[in-house]
Amino acid sequence: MTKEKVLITSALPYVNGLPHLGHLVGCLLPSDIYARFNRLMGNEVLYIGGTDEHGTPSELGAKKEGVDVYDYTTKYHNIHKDIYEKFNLSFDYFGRTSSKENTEITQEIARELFKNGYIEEREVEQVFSVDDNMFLPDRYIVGTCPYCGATNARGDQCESCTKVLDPKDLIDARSAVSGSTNLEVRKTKHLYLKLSKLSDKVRSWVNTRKWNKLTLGIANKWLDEGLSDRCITRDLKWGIPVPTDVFPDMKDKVFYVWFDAPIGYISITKELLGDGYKNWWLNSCGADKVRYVEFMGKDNVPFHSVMFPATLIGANEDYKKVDTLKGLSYLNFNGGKFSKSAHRGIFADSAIEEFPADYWRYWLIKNAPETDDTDFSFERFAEEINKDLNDVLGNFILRVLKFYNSKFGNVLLHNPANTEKEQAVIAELQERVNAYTQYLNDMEFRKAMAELRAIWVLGNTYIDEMAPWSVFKTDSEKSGEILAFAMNLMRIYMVLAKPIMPNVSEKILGTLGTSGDWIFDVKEEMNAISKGHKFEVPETVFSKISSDRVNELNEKYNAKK
Ligand code: B3M
Ligand code: ZN
Repeated sequence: MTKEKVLITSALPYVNGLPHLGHLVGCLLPSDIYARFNRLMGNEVLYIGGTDEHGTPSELGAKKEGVDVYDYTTKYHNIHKDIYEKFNLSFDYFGRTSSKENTEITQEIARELFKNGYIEEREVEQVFSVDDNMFLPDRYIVGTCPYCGATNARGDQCESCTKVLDPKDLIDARSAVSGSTNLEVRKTKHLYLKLSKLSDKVRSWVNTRKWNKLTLGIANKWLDEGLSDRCITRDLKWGIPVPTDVFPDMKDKVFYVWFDAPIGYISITKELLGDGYKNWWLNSCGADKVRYVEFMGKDNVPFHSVMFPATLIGANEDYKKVDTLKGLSYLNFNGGKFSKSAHRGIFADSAIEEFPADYWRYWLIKNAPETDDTDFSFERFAEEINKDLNDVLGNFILRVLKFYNSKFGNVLLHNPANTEKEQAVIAELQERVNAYTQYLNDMEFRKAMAELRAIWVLGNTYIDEMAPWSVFKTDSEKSGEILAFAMNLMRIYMVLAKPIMPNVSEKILGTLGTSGDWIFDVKEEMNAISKGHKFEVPETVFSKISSDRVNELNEKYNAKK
């Protein structure tokens, strides 16, 4: 197989919100599984993640905590990083958009866009707070919502009734910075990205993409509605300063967070590789040979399928643009939304305290919201962990190893059985392994997981039918051979589970005294464990989740409210 270069990015979570299970399954976990899978295929993978740090929420969050905004984002960046390490996300680098590299590249892209005629300065009217001596971005103006009467609606949107607002609509508008009502409308200048002028180029490029229906649908809908020019600057301190060498009137303005965030993918690569980033991002430096796959929640698809490519196309045709886009839907919590403020739902930091990473990884990817939103409940979680991991997989491993060890010791005296029965199992396994590999390759995670489970069931059915514990009474040799065959199945299962449950795989492959990169030819792999091979018996593989525990968890995480 020819080795590919695969660039994988996972949407950069906003630094100030803590991730919940929905974020994990919406892009972080699928991207990690895909990165691990590609490494196992022998591909050269660069897997990039990081935190999206600029914008109003960080500035306001820091104000609330009474700390410097850089220290504030550093604190939350580290919290994100720590959680993702616990979930075993195998980023080659987890960076941040507040880096000096991101400032450099974002400013450079803005200069290129300006030079090519795609950025224009426009005079606009904007609310100015006399007491704060600053122009207020929409989100910095708060007041009473004219629709529902909520008293803390923001200038861009009312969170209570979700209506999109214009700051002028607010009743009793005041500054979110100081609370001052001494507000005036004044003239100021902002930069606009001329998406209307870029539209045809973006459309021709989109037409060359082999995206799935969902992604193409979203991109074409945007293009058909006509792209409007977009304001890409804000009156904030916390952001990437607009370069005054080309925009001398733009002192005190920074770029809008959505302008610099995706550029973060490039700058984070540069943080890791220095000038080597060009090999992944500039076509003339070899990036034309790279396959670039982006993972994100569905609400991010418009930005990644149209806006970010438009930015890159307008700046310099040499930039690498996305080949495949995997957008996922939402995960709900007991039919409702996860909410930090309402203390509803389990967030990633608590999740990892309750159960090992692999339990979550298994459940979440098996139930990935690939087509529709899916629902998490502790009942479903417990049921599938108990059934699939304990009853099917864990039980198979323990039954086989314990029985062999008790009758023959922990050094194999037998080679795996090889009758018609085993050959039939191998044939079925081969088909399923092919399908599983193909589904992972196509990022069809639910289908992949259904195959993996079927692969495990195959072993359980084999051992139930062959009943080595009964055979042992009359033919101990035959019983040993059946068990040796089962141990080889076990090894294959653990290799196949590597991208999904890296800890369990490593542990069981360790106790089996074996390893493996990937399974292509099942028959060839069926003699990896044979006469003379030494193994250990693990104490446990998985633990069951009791219904009492489910009740406790429902209580603790407000599942029923
Ligand atoms: N931070 C949005 C989000 O977390 C955003 C993604 C940026 S990707 C460059 O949904
Ligand atoms: Zn409202």
